[in-house]
This record gives sequence, C-alpha cells and structure tokens, in this order.
Amino acid sequence: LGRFSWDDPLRLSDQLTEDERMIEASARAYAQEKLQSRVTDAYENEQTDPEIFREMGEMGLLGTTIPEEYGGLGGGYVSYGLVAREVERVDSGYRSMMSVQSSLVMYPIYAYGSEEQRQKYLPKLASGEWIGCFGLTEPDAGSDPAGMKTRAEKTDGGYRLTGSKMWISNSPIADVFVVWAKSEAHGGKIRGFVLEKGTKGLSAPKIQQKMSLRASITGEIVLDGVEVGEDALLPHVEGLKGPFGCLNRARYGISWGVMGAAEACWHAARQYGLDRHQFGRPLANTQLFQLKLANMQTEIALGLQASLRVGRLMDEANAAPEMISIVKRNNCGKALEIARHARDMHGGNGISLEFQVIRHMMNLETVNTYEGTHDVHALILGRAQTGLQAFF
Ligand code: TGC
Ligand code: FAD
Repeated sequence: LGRFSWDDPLRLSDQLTEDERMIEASARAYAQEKLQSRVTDAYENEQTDPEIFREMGEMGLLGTTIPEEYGGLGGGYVSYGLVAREVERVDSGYRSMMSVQSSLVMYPIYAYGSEEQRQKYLPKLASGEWIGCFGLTEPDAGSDPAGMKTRAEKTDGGYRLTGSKMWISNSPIADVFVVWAKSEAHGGKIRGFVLEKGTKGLSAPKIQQKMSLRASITGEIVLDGVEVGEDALLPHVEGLKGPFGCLNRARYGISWGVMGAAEACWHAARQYGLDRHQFGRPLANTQLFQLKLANMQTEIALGLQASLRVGRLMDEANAAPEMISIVKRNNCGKALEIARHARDMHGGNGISLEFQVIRHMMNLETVNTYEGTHDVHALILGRAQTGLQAFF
C-alpha cells in the first residue's frame, strides 16, 4: 500500500521532475522568506513595493517560459504554474504582479514582437528593472473586449493612440505598456502596441479604495493622442487572438495560483481547529469541522491534478483554450469557497488581517472576476459543447 500525506494527498510532488521541484523550492523559499513578512502591512496600507519585481527577477521568477537568450528561465508551463502557486500562497496580488509581467507583457513581446523589440524589452523585464502592464479592459469593455473604443490612427511614420483602459494591474508604476487598440490602418482590426512611460499624452492614474488585491497596484491607462513610431507596433499578430493568446497563459497560471491561496487557507483552518478549544475539545475534533477540511483537501487535490494535466499538455503545445477555461473557472470558484469556509472556521479572529484568511478571501473575489469571470468561462464551455453562442 502507498503512503498518504494529508497535505499532498495525491502525491503531486512525485509527478514533478527534479528541475520542477527545484524551481518550486526556490519560489517557496523566496515567497515565505521575503513576501510573507511584508504582506500584511502592504495589504493594510494598500502599498506595492516595486522592489519586489527586482527581487523576483533575481530569483528567476519572471518570464519562466521565455528562452534564456532573452533573460528568461527557459522552463516549462508546469514550472510556471508551480511558481504561481508558491507566490499566491502568500498573496494573489503578488502573483498578479508576477503573472502580468510574465504572461501578459513578456509573452506578447516574445511571441508577437520583432527581434528588436525582444532584445530591447525582454532582458530588462526579466530582471525586473522594468515593470510591465497589459491594457485590454476599458470602462465600457470588460467581458466583451471586442467592444473596445481605443483606436490607433496612422500618422507619418507611426500611430496616434487615443482612448482609455481601466483596471490595469501595475499601470501606475509601469515602464512598459502593452496596449491593445483598433487600428484604422489595419481595417479596424485589434493590434498590440508597446508604449513607454514618459511618452507625451500617456498617463496611468492609480485606482483608489480597492478592498481586494490591495498589495498589487491597479490603475487606468489614459491615451490622449499618444504618438509612437512604427516600431511600437507588435508586428506578428492581429485580431483578438493576440490578447487571448496571452490570456490563455495567464489564466492557466491563475489556476495553479489560486490553489496556493486555497492551501494557505486550508492549512490555517486546520491548525486553528487543532489549537482552538470550545466545549472542552479542539474544534478539529468535531464532525462539521472535519467535513469542511475533507472538502478542502479534496477540491485542492483535484484542482492541482487538473492544472498539472493542462500544464503537461501546454508543454506539448497540445492544450486547448477550453481546457484552460475549465481549470481557471473551477479552481478560482473552489478557492473562493474554501477561503470563505476558512474565514468562518476562524470565528471572530477570521475577520482580522492577523489570521490571513480574510485577505485571501477578499483577493479571490478579484481573481474569480479578472481574466474572464466565472460565468464568462461557463459560457465559453457552454458554447464549446452546444455550438450555441450565448454571450449575446
Ligand atoms: P470570439 O469570437 O470567441 O473570438 C474572437 C477571435 O479570438 C480568437 N480566440 C482565441 N484565440 C486564442 N485563445 C483563446 N482563448 C481565444 N478565444 C477566442 C477566436 O478564434 C477569434 O479569432 P479569429 O481569428 O476568428 O478572429 O470572441 P468574442 O468577442 O465572442 O469573445 C467572447 C469571450 C467572452 C470568450 C471573450 O471575449 C472573453 O474571454 N472575455 C473575457 C475578457 C477577459 O478575459 N479579459 C481579461 C483582461 S486582462 C486581465 O484581466 C488581467 S488581470 C491580470 C492579473 O492581474 O493577474
Ligand atoms: P462586466 O463585463 O461588466 O461583467 C459584470 C458581470 O456581468 C459579471 O458577473 C459577468 O460575469 C456578467 N456578464 C458579462 N457578460 C455576460 C454575459 N454575456 N452573460 C451573462 N453574464 C455576463 N484588465 C486588463 O486588461 N489588464 C489588467 O491588468 C487587469 N487587471 C485587473 C485587476 C483588478 C484588481 C481587477 C478587478 C480587474 C482587472 N482587469 C484587468 C479587468 C478584468 O479583466 C475585468 O474586470 C473582467 O474581465 C470583467 O469585466 P468587467 O469588470 O467590465 O465586468
């Protein structure tokens, strides 16, 4: 008979390669030693430390899947997922900072950029010297990005961009802006542009009073007739498949990340139940408490197996976007439910930042919404099995 570990019930760690285990261990060490100690203050005071990008860069946590010649790690998608899980075990906001940089900024420059763009931007993004952001969502175009109003007009030798982007992670501290706009010169098709901080007409005001993801700064991107050269255009993609190609990777990473947040909540609830006594016995000695722990353990073990399967298929270049919708939707929804139960199992203490679980719970509200809401992914999966489009 095989052994059973309560915290790795299906023995995920046996399914990893030696390299993957090493990347996992170094991401865990960094996250626990450097991030865990500052997260409560960062969340309470709504502060994002840009130094974190440099630290992650030094640890090789940015651009995990980007080839080494551009400063990346040259690793696979399972490694990327493991990094996301370790960082989000501490905070979804820190994982957001990492995944925007890796999947939404470095990936499109690598996959759709010219050789000059790759050389210019990727090494500095990999080291964390430059911070990137990704502007797709607009005030009136969230779940329906095809409805974007931002446009690029042709000028002599380049483009003029006008419009605004909303809810953009990292934007107020970003050096590099990957922005999607409808380009008149390309028949109104959506094209990607790489903009730089300091360009006239480009600003990125911070969004205040967020009650979720407070350790990760979020802002707008205002494009007030921003003039750029031809070299700002990402030459190798057009249409919505450009941003969606990036989102596939970020959504996949999120499916691992949220399992890290869920594990943190589960472990905290278990420990609290062992330590806290009511009615003359530990809370963990009650049937209801154990039922909730068993549910958490089961959902996390299954969710991780599903993400591992999709990751292996991504490494074979054989994963379909619908598979990613399954794991993004399931794992976010389950992680949020687990965080809410963990909050309840902590009683009154559960509402204090000191006990961590309410922070994860609040964060997971965002993660369940961004990168395609829980319901939008249901509609993607509904369309794939009925052939019927139910978005409109
Ligand atoms: P639809 O007609 O389905 O597709 C239009 C074109 O796009 C292609 N496509 C994809 N390509 C690659 N991967 C995918 N997953 C793709 N999905 C669609 C499709 O083949 C087609 O190509 P072509 O060549 O035929 O034109 O598009 P639709 O307008 O009907 O879209 C429907 C819907 C709802 C699926 C889609 O718009 C959607 O997923 N909405 C959600 C929007 C979203 O996820 N936004 C995320 C913004 S970024 C963000 O949240 C970052 S947070 C990061 C952080 O802080 O961690
Ligand atoms: P809406 O699209 O208005 O949806 C509102 C509700 O209506 C949801 O429940 C949704 O499921 C539902 N709904 C929508 N359409 C349908 C339909 N057809 N049928 C049934 N129900 C429907 N975007 C970026 O581009 N870059 C970023 O870096 C980024 N970072 C973010 C960071 C944070 C903290 C947050 C909160 C968001 C971020 N986003 C980013 C934006 C995010 O992707 C959007 O919020 C998300 O796609 C949902 O869009 P929306 O907010 O406009 O909601």
